[in-house]
Amino acid sequence: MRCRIVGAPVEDGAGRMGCEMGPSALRTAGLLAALRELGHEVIDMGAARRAPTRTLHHANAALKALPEIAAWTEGLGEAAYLASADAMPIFLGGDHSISAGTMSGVARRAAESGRPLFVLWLDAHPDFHTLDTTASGHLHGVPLAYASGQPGFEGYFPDLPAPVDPARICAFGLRSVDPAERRALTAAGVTVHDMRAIDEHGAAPLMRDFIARVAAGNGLLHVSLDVDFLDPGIAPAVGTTVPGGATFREAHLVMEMLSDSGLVTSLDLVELNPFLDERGRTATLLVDLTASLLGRRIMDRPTRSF
Ligand SMILES: [Mn+2]
Repeated sequence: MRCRIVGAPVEDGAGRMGCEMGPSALRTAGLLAALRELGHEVIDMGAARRAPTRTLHHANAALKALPEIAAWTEGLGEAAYLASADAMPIFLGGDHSISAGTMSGVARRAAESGRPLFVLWLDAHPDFHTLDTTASGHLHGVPLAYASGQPGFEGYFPDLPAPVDPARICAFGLRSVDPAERRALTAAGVTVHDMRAIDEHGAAPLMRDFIARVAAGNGLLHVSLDVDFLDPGIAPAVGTTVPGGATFREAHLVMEMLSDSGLVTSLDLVELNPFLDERGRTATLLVDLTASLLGRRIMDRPTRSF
């Protein structure tokens, strides 16, 4: 497999600073070497560029850094479209607002190839607010709504070339959902497997069902992995910790099943805030999870200091 590594050093969408250092931390933790050890061709594209900002006014006075995030969405949309032409792009966030751009770019690519794009959203939060419904105003809370064509982004974020059908989105690991998001997710028809569903059924059967749907639809699959999908006990380097997240083995199992499926065509690694990490353990865990997604088998996983 050929992978293109695209840095997305964005922190304006989060409530605290630090995610801008995410791409550096993932590189320092050995992401590129880990993928090359698995036999992949890895091309480092460096950092994506933000488009020029323009003045934007919105009735929701809570919105923060709207011109900056709109400009990043434009720049990352273009970078994602180009990087997905001949490779699997891996986007190194950056806060989760980067996924507004990465999904719009890979969705445009999928539409041109005539295949449906599916999205697996691994996150404690659905990030399904619109510019009108977000009360915090932090724009890492809106990318899934934007990329799936929910209303209210017109004239602010770039026009969406190919909205992702909400029926092809699976949000997995949720445990913090605002009322406005709950209503919108239900109305849009997004598949939601929250932590209770994972507790009751286990991660494997839920993942198996979703993977089977992607395969049956001859789909492309974008995976968006937010650090807060993981339990804060194993992944402390995130500004939005929520207790009760995925365990080490649940997370690896999801990655291993995705690897077996052979269906994943693009990946976001987001919300890593190295300023909050403990001796790089969260960055190292993200590298190991990415290696599992790209083919590392449990029998050849090295023992790590922990
Ligand atoms: Mn998120």
